Amino acid sequence: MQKIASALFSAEKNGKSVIRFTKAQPDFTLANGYEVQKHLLKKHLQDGARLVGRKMGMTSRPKMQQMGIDSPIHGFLTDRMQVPEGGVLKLGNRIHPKVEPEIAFLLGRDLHGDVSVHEASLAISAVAGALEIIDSRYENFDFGLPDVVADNCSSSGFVIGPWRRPLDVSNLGIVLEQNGRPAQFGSSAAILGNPLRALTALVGLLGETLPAGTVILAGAATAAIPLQAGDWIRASFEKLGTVEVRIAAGTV
Ligand code: OOG
Ligand code: MG
Repeated sequence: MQKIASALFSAEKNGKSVIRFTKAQPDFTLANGYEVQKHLLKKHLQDGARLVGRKMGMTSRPKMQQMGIDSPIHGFLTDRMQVPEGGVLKLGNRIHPKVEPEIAFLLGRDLHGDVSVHEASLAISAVAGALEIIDSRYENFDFGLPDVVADNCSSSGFVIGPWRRPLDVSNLGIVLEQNGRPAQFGSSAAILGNPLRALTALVGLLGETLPAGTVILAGAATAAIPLQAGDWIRASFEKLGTVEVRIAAGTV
């Protein structure tokens, strides 16, 4: 598992894709995938990154259909992945980046165990519209469930819009624009019927305490769109406002 984590870590650093592991090792399981992801997180921390949050993936029908995977998964977010709202994302060594609109939560207190949607809502100190930048380290974005989990669920970057006091985010309209043109339309209701369910699912799947201060991305509400240097990306969220990022070539 260490070797697979190292291969994925180098693929990300060098921008060179790898072939999905389930191809040569059909017995590579989902549990193996999470084991690799743990090693990968350790590598990022040893490299000086800080763990700041968690993300859920495959929590909406549009994403499940786009990627051909239909069970929710989770990954980690580090401080190095964050791009300030209205800032510039340098593509660096990314392989085939995409962007997708998400809902973000900020935890005001620790959460663990079997929590209800109501309990989760009480534990949240803020909500925001967000953008997630994904970039699979696998050739042609081609992976099975264990592969994508090992690859930290394609996590590559994120942008958080202005934090708002908690409000009902169960059915908010979302428009994702690329260079001023609407590219995807959706609703936060696409995320498991209510993005708070992504949070309760995360707590259940993680099997450890989610500490206060954690940022959580609930998963994309629409399909992701490919990114190019020069793009100007904006997502508008009903009641939450807009989140923008400019995409540039080059490294940080
Ligand atoms: C996997 C990541 C899924 C989401 O929001 O559903 C994800 C992928 O699509 O490559 O981040
Ligand atoms: Mg996502």
